[in-house]
Amino acid sequence: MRRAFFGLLFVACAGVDPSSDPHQQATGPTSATGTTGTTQSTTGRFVTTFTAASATTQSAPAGALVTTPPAVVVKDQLGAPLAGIGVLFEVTAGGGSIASDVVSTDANGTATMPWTLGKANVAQTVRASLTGQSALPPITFTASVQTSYAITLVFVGTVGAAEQASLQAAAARWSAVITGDLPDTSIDRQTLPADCGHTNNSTMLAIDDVVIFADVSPIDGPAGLLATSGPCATRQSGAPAVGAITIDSADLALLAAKNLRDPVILHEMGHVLGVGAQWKMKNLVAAPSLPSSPGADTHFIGAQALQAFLAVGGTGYMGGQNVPLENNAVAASADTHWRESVLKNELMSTAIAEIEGSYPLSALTIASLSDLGFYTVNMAAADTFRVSFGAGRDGEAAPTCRVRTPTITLATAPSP
Ligand SMILES: [Ca+2]
Ligand SMILES: [Ca+2]
Ligand SMILES: [Ca+2]
Ligand SMILES: [Zn+2]
Repeated sequence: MRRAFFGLLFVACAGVDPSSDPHQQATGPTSATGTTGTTQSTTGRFVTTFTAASATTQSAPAGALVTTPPAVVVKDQLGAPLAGIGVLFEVTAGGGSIASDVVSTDANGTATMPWTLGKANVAQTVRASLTGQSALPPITFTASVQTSYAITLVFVGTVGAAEQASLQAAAARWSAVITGDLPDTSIDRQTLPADCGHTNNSTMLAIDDVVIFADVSPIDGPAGLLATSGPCATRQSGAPAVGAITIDSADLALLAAKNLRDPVILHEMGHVLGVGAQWKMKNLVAAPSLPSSPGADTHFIGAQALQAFLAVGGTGYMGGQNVPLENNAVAASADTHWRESVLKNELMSTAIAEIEGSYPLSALTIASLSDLGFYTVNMAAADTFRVSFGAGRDGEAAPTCRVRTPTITLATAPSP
């Protein structure tokens, strides 16, 4: 209805002959205060200036409303505000959303648009323009995503452009989810495992928050495992400092053909940051199925994840204890993923399969990161997700990955 209303308004505005006057004629209130203080007719008033009425740069958490919604003001040739002018707002970068696309200027000549940022740490922009006013340039509003958590990617060997792009997109997503800084540290690269940044010459690897070595190497041939991932070295707190993601070189074509490259790489990076990998170290796994208890009621006992599970529909779960973890006793996946038969297409469930179609990074996973105790997280960055207990989409695929366990704990955390 709102769009229809503004559309009619625009038609009325467009009734002015554009060949005789390039400006849009106001259809606003019948009076306005001019520079002389006397009341003027709207006849002969034209849109003359179109300017920002709010800050054009700001920052906000990913997935959250900006504190200063983009606002513009439209004035006539005498500098008086013009009401009833249609302003078109569009999200032009960053994947955010706005409340509607066209708003009409109010009695102050202003139009304001609430703006929710996208869910990755990438440039965010909204453009405001006057409908039918090509002579007046649009106004661009920019916002940066608030985060102090830096993910440093190091590509090892040959990593293709498509895989690099997926890794960078995953880093932008996770650094919008985890937002708090961790103490800077460093490690002698000679002490790292061979597949996680080791070099023969002793050089110190500087670590802001986390360094991830990514490579494409053979794992187990086509299908089967698609990747391995996890932290290699952690801080004393358990917070990952160095990690690795290996993508199976035999599965690059499969990942591309089934549109699984982005979700699988996002999933693997979640393990590097501690999902699954650091749960047992933090005593968050009850009734583990490893080493040899398949079918045990393995579950996650973090308080925040439990709350999140109930909030996304887990109150209807009757299959056992909340929050169910993978209990297949398969070393690659058990005790380190949400149980596939219950959480289905959630990003950090055991299997990522094409039939699932979408792979939401839900509030459950973000809350579980907070339960680790060493992260500050942004719940607004969660994708929409509901647990469904109907048939289908569960347990249809073999485990996607094998989670590696960290082998090194940094002795100290040197001050920055
Ligand atoms: Ca840091
Ligand atoms: Ca494979
Ligand atoms: Ca799944
Ligand atoms: Zn996994």
